[in-house]
Amino acid sequence: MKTLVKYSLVLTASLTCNIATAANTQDFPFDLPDTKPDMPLSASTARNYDAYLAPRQEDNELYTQFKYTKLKGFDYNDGDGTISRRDPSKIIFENGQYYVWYTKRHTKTPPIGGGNAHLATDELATADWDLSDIWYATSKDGFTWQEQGVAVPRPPKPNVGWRSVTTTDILKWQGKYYLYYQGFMEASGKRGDDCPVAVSYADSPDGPWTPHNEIVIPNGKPGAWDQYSIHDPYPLVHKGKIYIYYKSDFGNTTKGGKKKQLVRMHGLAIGDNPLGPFKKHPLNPILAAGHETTLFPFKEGVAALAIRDGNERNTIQYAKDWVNFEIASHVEMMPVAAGPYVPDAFTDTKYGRGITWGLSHFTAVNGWEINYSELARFDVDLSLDVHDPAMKKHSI
Ligand code: AAL
Repeated sequence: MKTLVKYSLVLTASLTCNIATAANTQDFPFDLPDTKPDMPLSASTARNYDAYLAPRQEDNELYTQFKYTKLKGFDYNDGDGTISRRDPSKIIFENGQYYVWYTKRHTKTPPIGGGNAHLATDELATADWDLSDIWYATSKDGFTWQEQGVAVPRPPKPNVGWRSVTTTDILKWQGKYYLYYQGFMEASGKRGDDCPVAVSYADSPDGPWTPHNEIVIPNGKPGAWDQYSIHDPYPLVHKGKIYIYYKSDFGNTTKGGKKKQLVRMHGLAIGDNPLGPFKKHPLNPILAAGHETTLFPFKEGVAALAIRDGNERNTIQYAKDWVNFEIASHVEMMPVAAGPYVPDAFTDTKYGRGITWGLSHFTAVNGWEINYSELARFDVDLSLDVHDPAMKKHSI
């Protein structure tokens, strides 16, 4: 009885308190308003309206969680480090099936590590992506894949990429196919990662691929932010032109015997001809965070996954003009090196629909060194189709 009286007293007090609060018009309302209320707001609450697509994360079309599924069809020698598949391209749908291209290493031993680069031979890989070729696989459902063989092999020395060809992405342009990739001229660990971008082309996604044997996106001038490397080329079609987003590592130097920290940022190069020349955007770097590139047309603009590096890591960003990115959402467990299925990547869409799945990679490490990588599928709801009212109940 005593407890009951005590409880009802507390309840009455708290009800009175709530009523008093609601009467105060200056209080931020209990029901989170859809638009920014006209009242004094803390910096964080104001930013919740000014900086994001919607104040509630569930209404933010560029907020998502990531779900991962193991793929069927790829053999990894029981994970002994001698077979690796990583850095998948965007996925395209042609001839009734999905296609993906990726870096494949098949060496006798696992990588020996960049610190042992002086021991590298034509058979001993230093990094997971050293001594690799570009392979491709097809699938009917995106879960079970059939490896079809090599698409772009390492060319003979001294051609671009003789040491390793990696980290490719696909462009379809005027009925032909173009694979852009990093062309290594030295082992990783011996500054081989300071590599430019090369391209091969074909009439069919099944090849054969003809190497252009020229650098299509050169490194920046000495002193420029992208002087060391052009990585992760990622082509999309916009306004009748080819937009290639890429990443550069900079600060990749030693000073006074001390390794300076790597800084990763993204640039954009635009061209009319897939074999170049490409003109770098004057506002480069256009995205000051992230590692591997993953973008997709979204509404009028383009969205980017900024993973792993920089102050704005673990965000999805949006650029209505395809150049000036703003943070759209903060997310977690992002796919590494994601290659999504982007149905409107090359259609020059005026209103991008977004993405629902793709491939990414997971790495298995041995101490600090990557032993090998494995491709996996990710699913997301970064698509307008998912956010259409009729589809609102869809969940991954
Ligand atoms: C990747 C990419 C590039 C780097 C290395 C292989 O995930 O960012 O391709 O050079 O790691």
